[in-house]
Amino acid sequence: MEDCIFCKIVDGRLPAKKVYEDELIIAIEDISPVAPVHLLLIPKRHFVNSLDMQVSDRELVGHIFLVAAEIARSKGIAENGFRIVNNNNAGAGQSVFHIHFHLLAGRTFTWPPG
Ligand code: DGP
Repeated sequence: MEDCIFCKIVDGRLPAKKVYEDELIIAIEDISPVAPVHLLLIPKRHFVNSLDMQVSDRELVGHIFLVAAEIARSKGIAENGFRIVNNNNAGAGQSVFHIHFHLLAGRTFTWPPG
């Protein structure tokens, strides 16, 4: 999408610190990290959020979780624990309306989340 920040990062119109890429997704460092490890896993295709996905997109969602787990292993954060967060709509804290999954680690997390 023309005015979407994450579409611009995906196609190289905006810079980002990319830590992973395949044909379906990228993973980048969050610009405002809230944990020592704070990555964003972003599908290359534009979806507003999970409400924009169809049954046919379920493999993509599964792929994102498998890549998140692989990144967690490769960064040595799997054993201590990591959190995957996906905010849907403004009331849940979504500020960028291109679906993305936060991968957070490196500190203790509380529950319930803020
Ligand atoms: P959310 O609030 O769940 O929609 O998360 C959006 C995240 O995106 C937030 O943690 C900050 C991050 N972000 C926003 N703009 C940029 C950007 O231009 N580059 C990067 N790397 N991250 C961004």
